[in-house]
Amino acid sequence: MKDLLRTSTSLVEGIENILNLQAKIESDASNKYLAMAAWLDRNGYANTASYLYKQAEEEREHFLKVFKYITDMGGIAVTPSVPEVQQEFASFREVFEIALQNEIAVTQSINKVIAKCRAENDYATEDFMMWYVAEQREEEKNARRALELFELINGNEADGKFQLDVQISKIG
Ligand code: OFO
Repeated sequence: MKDLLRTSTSLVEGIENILNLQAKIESDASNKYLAMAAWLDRNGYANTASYLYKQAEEEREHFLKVFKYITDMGGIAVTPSVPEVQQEFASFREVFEIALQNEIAVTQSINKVIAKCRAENDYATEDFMMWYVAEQREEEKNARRALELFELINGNEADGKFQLDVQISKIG
């Protein structure tokens, strides 16, 4: 009976589950960037806030792209629950330290999806996921560049903070 049900989709159950997990991770990433953007906004970093509001929208698109793929392949896309995310940050710099950690974690979860695709011989999903590999390479690079700017510009001085706000918003 279970085998018969799977005829409605070319996704094996393990792939469907890991894609739903990835969809949730992308959705969470969007909310995390949204909270970071709001913190930056209320602390006067208006340019960087805009940059992260845009990043939150991009992550939402990444979520929708996986979500729709599951449906397009005849699977069951599960609307993810929305967990609490960090709302307060110790400093301007900490926002980007956490952003880089989050991006690395997303890259690792994408690698797990691809490893699963290879184990299951699901080349269609592997091909689909390659877009995310390229996207993560770019996003990790951008998050690292933001932290480099903190090294290059003295963010403890008022002018340094102002410069950082302007320069980080131009990354990418
Ligand atoms: Fe979804 O691109 Fe980064 O996390």
